[in-house]
Amino acid sequence: MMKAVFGAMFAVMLLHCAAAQTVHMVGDGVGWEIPPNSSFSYSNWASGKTFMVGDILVFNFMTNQHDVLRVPQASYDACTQDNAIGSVITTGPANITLDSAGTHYYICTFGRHCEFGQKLAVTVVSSTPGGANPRCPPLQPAPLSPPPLHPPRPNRMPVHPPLLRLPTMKAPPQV
Ligand SMILES: [Cu+2]
Repeated sequence: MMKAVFGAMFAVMLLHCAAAQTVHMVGDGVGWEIPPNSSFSYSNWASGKTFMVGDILVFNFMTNQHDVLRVPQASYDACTQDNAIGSVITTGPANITLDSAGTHYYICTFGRHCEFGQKLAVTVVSSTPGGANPRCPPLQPAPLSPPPLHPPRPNRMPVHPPLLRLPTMKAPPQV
């Protein structure tokens, strides 16, 4: 019962503004891998993109070949698992919802993958104060009736003014 109510509420929230949530495919076609060449880097991938609270990162990788671990900046810089935030995600592809503003750091913990460049830092911004989401267009009221198929004819002055109906003379009262 309650489950159904919450489900319905969630559906309504999604319908309200589906554009609020952007799904980012980490690395696009490369996915979550050791960078295949020197021209690719995850920092290049992330630059120029806007990550907002509520957006989703999709780390596309083969289970048992890579993983994802969120770490603090020091561990990202040094490619260590020290002070990891949460637990390692071992099953790919992995969806991670960006749940807070700030810079989020992710590494792969396999071998020396992180040292080889399999590491990602994204700066997440909150939606604008007041709750308005710039990605959400303001809701437009639905038109009450469909527009007319034919444009209305332009108003024209009548060629002949309507004949004035003169009041009929009443016969004078008979004396
Ligand atoms: Cu890896």
